[in-house]
Amino acid sequence: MAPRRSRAADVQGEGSKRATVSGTTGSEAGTAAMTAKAAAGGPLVGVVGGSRSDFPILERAITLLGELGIPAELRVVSAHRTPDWLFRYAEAAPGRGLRVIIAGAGGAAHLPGMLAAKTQLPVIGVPIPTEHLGGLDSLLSIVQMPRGIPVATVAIGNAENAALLAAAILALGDPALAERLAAYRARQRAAVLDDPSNVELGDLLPSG
Ligand code: RP5
Repeated sequence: MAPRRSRAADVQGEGSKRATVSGTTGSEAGTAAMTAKAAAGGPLVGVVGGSRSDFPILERAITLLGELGIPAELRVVSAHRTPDWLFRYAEAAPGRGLRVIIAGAGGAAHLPGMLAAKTQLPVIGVPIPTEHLGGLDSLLSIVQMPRGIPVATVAIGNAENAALLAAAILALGDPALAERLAAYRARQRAAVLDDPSNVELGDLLPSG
């Protein structure tokens, strides 16, 4: 009988990148290691991209989640290049304390759908813009899920909305976060009403 490969070998055998994220490395990929790290204060939102090339867009979600006081991680998990890593990430996610997954991918973007197939955590898909088809390929790949396995899909490149949707889900059980989310909306409402183009309208403007 062939000897069983180590967890690390299983993961690294796919040639997965060791993504440096939040001061940790993707080489900590072993499910057992991740489960052991499931602790208070860990990330609540897992933001994953099919490639490091997706990070410039996904980092906008990380930034907004940070502004809302939501701990999050950013990692590379490729559906096609590292399917075993994808499965392990999805399976370990609840035990690690993750409550929502945001997944961005471009082209034949199977990452969000396959994560959703492997976990009951809510998965929000971010279609990444692509060179040849502008991200329409990503959008259709992510949004056209079969009945039974939903992915909440945001607009092409709109990682901010993915962060806000994740925040809204988490706020259902976190009144303090709900207040921070309401304050965020109040600020963006004020930014419109206080725009110089509206100033002279005075009483026509709503008060809040
Ligand atoms: C997808 O292929 C990734 O999500 C990325 O958007 C796209 C291109 O990946 P790279 O060739 O830049 O690694 O899997």
